[in-house]
Amino acid sequence: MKAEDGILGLLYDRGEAWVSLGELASRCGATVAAAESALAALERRGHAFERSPAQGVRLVRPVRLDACLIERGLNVRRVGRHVLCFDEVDSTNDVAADAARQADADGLAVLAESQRRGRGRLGRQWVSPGGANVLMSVLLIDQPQRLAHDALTIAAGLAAAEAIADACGVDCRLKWPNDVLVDEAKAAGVLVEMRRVAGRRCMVVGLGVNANAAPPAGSVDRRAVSLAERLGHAVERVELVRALLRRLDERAGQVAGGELETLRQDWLSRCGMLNRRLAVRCAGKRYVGRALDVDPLGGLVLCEDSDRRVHLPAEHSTIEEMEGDKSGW
Ligand code: BT5
Repeated sequence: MKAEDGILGLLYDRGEAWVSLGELASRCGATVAAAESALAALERRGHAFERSPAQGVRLVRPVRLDACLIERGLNVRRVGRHVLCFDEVDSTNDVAADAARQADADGLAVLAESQRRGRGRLGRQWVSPGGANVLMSVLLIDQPQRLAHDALTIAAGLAAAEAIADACGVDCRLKWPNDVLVDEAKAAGVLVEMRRVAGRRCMVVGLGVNANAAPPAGSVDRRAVSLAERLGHAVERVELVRALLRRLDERAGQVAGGELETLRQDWLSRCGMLNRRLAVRCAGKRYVGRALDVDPLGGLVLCEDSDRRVHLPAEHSTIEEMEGDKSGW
């Protein structure tokens, strides 16, 4: 481990407490001058420190996302085996897909502080103030299993809701196919894309979570909320990202292992839309009826007013109206 990573880990673990330069030096087996140069290297990596001549140094919170803090003792099988953090990219989904050309990229998680062209589904935009939120994509190289698009979409939404509860204690509801809602406002969204890179089928699971800032009023046409607004204090994103990776590792493992019934049950237990009347646009057509079920392979099962049952795949569907819905859709 690099001395600067050791120092960052120590300062992170100490929270609000001050750490003397002497202690920093002795913990990383170096001199005070070496500890100072490690702090300077961390500043170049974007971290900020408070200094007190009498007490030492402490890390400014919330902390900038850093792979060394995210990966420490994460203990995942696939998702988050490697982590890359960037300042600004076009879209983390594109960076993750490009990485499929490199060896051993399966499970890579790509994070960015901001995106120039963050996207939602069906040509929509994902708007996120810089340095405040979680913008993350995970690459899953899909051989030999076939990871179904619908199943990964609901797995990722469920993992996000579970991780938000683990890390922040906020209860979220799920709205098919990809919305994570807090008090009926959108706090997170999922974008799963299939790409073929160097002859291999790759699935990219993109997750945007409004940790510390909702999009500015007027920039989105639906109700949005941040976790910090809900909690009344800032969210430490490192903990949230670690929880997201752990939960996604577990849920993506269920998709790969065919444990779809568990996934379906757990997803439905966080969703209140069964038996409600919906209007859904799917591949250019509008369907109106009652939601009967969510099938991890076949999508939303809708009983149309004519009593006909239709399966609407997540990838091409969007809910236009829902009985009793206050989320602005
Ligand atoms: C989504 O699309 O919810 C998928 C969001 C996925 C974003 C992640 S960030 C990391 C990765 N890289 C990317 O480029 N994307 C993924 P959709 O259901 O289409 O929702 C988009 C709609 O939600 C927009 O039309 C806006 O009205 C609204 N919206 C945009 N940004 C929002 C935000 N931060 N919070 C809440 N609503 C938002």
